Amino acid sequence: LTQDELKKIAAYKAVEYVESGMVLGLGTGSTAKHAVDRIAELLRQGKLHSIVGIPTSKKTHDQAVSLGIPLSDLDAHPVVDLAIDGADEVDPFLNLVKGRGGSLLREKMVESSCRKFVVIVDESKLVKHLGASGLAMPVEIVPFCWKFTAQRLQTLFEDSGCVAQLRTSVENGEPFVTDNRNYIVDLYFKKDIGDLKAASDEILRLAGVVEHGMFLDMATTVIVAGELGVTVKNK
Ligand code: DER
Repeated sequence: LTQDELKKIAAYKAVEYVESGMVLGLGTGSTAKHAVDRIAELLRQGKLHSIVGIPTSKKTHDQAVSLGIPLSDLDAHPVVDLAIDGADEVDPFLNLVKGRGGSLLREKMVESSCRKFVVIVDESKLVKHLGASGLAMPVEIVPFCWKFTAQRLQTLFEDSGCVAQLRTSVENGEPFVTDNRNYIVDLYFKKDIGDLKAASDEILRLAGVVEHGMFLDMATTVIVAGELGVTVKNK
């Protein structure tokens, strides 16, 4: 099975949790894309009805519009029944790294306001500790004096050998700009950052930081699709 086939299997399994009449958080990324497609298919087949989608990015908004899924927002629906989204990393306690696709702020706003948050991943996303993969730990920051903020983030985690890098768009090398007109600094760690809650609090205390990509104690269920089948981990 290819990685994308595994993502699709996890996504379809998550959509089994969707009931007619639900207000649904629609995730962002290549895994969540399959869930949004599947929801639209069930609506078309009449197997689901009266669904309202709350998109977590402009990209997902556009996908849902093209599929005819009725949409709304958090102003109209401050409580979401179920959110389905992917993740970049999942640790054994169901803590997540998200945001390598750049949508972490709207994702966290939607997913922190939902009753159930079902995460869908292929098995490659499972890690022992968050941030130990050496891959990006995204932090959304304001563009104003971004170097100042990036340097403060790097210094905060210097004991973990942290390197902070402004995310640039592949096309033109300009700073990547999020849906909220902010920048993203990616943090790369050489050593485990230890206490995640403490790290989260210290990051959020820096004026200039908007949000980070650690989704701690938020997922209620993680669906993992692997070569040997699908496993469902509940909080
Ligand atoms: O950027 C994001 O937050 C995405 O949801 C990411 O965490 C998962 O993206 P993928 O499903 O394309 O791997």
